[in-house]
Amino acid sequence: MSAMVKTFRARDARSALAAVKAALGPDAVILSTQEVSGGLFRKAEIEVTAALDPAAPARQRVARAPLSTPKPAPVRHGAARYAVPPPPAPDDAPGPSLIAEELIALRGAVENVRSQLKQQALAAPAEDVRFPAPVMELFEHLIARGLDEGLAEDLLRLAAGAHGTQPALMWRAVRELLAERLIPSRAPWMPGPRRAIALIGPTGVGKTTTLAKIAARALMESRLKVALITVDTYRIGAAEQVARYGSMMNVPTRVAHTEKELARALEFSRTADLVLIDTAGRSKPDDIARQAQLLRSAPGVDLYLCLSAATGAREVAAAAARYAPLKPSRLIFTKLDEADGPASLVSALGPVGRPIVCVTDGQRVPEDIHALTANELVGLVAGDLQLGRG
Ligand SMILES: Nc1nc2c(ncn2[C@@H]2O[C@H](COP(=O)(O)OP(=O)(O)OP(=O)(O)O)[C@@H](O)[C@H]2O)c(=O)[nH]1
Ligand SMILES: [Mg+2]
Repeated sequence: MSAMVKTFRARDARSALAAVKAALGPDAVILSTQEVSGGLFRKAEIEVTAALDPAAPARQRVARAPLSTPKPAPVRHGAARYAVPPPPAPDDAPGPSLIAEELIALRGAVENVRSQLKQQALAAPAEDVRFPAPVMELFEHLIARGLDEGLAEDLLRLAAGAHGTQPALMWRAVRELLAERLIPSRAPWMPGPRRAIALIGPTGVGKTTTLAKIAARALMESRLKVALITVDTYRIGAAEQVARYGSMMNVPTRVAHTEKELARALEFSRTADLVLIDTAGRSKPDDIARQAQLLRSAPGVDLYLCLSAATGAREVAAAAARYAPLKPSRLIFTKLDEADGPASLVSALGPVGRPIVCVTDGQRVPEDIHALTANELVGLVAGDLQLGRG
């Protein structure tokens, strides 16, 4: 008979262990416990993996049997084997060394069972998500919008917890929960106090194009005084790309290779209302960290993270996680026009839960950039759901 391995999550260790006991009984073996981050729609929880191994009682008997065997034998400290303990003490009660040996033997046995069961657990297929049929319709709709499956499941469970599983009420709860997390922020081209903003993000997501769109809108709509700086001295032609936009819009453009040059470029731009800094798209953590150090050397520069919504939820989450250590203050989602499922953008909010300043949906400068309201952001993610169409 194969062992039963189950993972339990609860809000604290006591509840998790109670769940283990209720499901597997008092003979369950705890394989691991860890705190798991709750993600976007959950609080942190305790995760306990436990197993019930039908062979375990027999193995324990094997470990105990030699207690009554008269022959002494060496103990293998720390080895994942059953050690043979020395003969029992005259009064037949195990002495301290016997207990220690027994413990070592048991520890070895548990280690054996643990590693076997862990392998089984890894090989086991993931459980399918199961919801009642009307809720399944909501789930499938969210997945079709591009929302990560795990997040969709969490979101629906949270919505059901708040309002029950009546689909119309659940859908309203889903939209409310999304609205709490999709926070819009003032567009960078709107008038306001002087700002210096660096657009950071993976290669090719549209940082330079977005920078040009923001600059053009700031000039045309808000009549702001704009200055451009580029620290992208990595890609051939990158500085020229920014310089070309600068000359088309008639705004000063500077290139900075070092912390000193960046400080000087910012000093030259001190009379501008809006300073936009273009950066190189990098993917390796070391390169990202080096660029971060350069940007951090300049006080008062806000980092806006640009992520392409045209990549899937996993890629969005991974890119956001790579840039999270830089602590970006705002998010920009690009390439919505190419996004099969725009709800993939929600996956950025776990690693970088910051307000969204704008989205872009095309190559045209400056037309294809938009500051969305909270309602529009929810609409973009949740889409239009006609309930009960089957
Ligand atoms: N479809 C679409 N294309 C876009 C959008 N924004 C930028 N692009 C295109 O994406 C390509 C890359 O844009 P860039 O602005 O150079 O991207 P980047 O992030 O600066 O690239 P690196 O500096 O090389 O990291 C160009 O062809 C842009 O025209 C958008 O919203 N939608
Ligand atoms: Mg660029």
